[in-house]
Amino acid sequence: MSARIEAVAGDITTQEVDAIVNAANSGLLGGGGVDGAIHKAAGPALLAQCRRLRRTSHPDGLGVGEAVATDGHELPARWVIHTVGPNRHVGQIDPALLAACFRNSLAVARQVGATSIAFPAISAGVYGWDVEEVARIAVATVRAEASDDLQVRFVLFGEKALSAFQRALA
Ligand code: AR6
Repeated sequence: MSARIEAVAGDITTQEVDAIVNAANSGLLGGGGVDGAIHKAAGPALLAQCRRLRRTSHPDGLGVGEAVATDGHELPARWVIHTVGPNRHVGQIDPALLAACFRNSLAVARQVGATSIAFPAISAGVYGWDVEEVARIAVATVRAEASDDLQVRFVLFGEKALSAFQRALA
């Protein structure tokens, strides 16, 4: 059986899945958008764990396209997988960078043993990518890379993002 993939409207912080993916920045210490919402819902222990990552395994933060897991703390999800999307505003326009976010997040999910994962529309907010392009890259990458039996849910804010992902899945 191959991966089951769906797109829903909603708030990623309330999803009852093994892992949710955070559209973080390289500093790994929180921000606005979905990153801010995840830190708020997970509670201060998430920031404390991210600070520990910065002191130990990730002194220079996380590169664009890379991914790393933390616990979910107060979230329903057991893990948060942090990835850094490409930022169009600083010339990061290569689709391979965005595909790497999805591919590396799936690899981390596999490493921790997650059987279900929820993604937001990485880079479609502050980082300025067109949500239609994000949806095409996300769906193509997940179709190519997700392990059999992994449940993948795209959780979208707003009608425009939801319909872009529904079209990409159709
Ligand atoms: N659930 C699901 N989707 C959400 C939620 C939520 N709770 N909140 C926002 N979105 P963005 P980026 C959608 O800006 O473009 C942060 O400051 C939002 O509508 O969160 O990758 C980081 O720290 C949009 O469609 O992420 C970085 O500095 C999508 O999530 C920077 O923003 C992504 O928007 C990353 O920018």
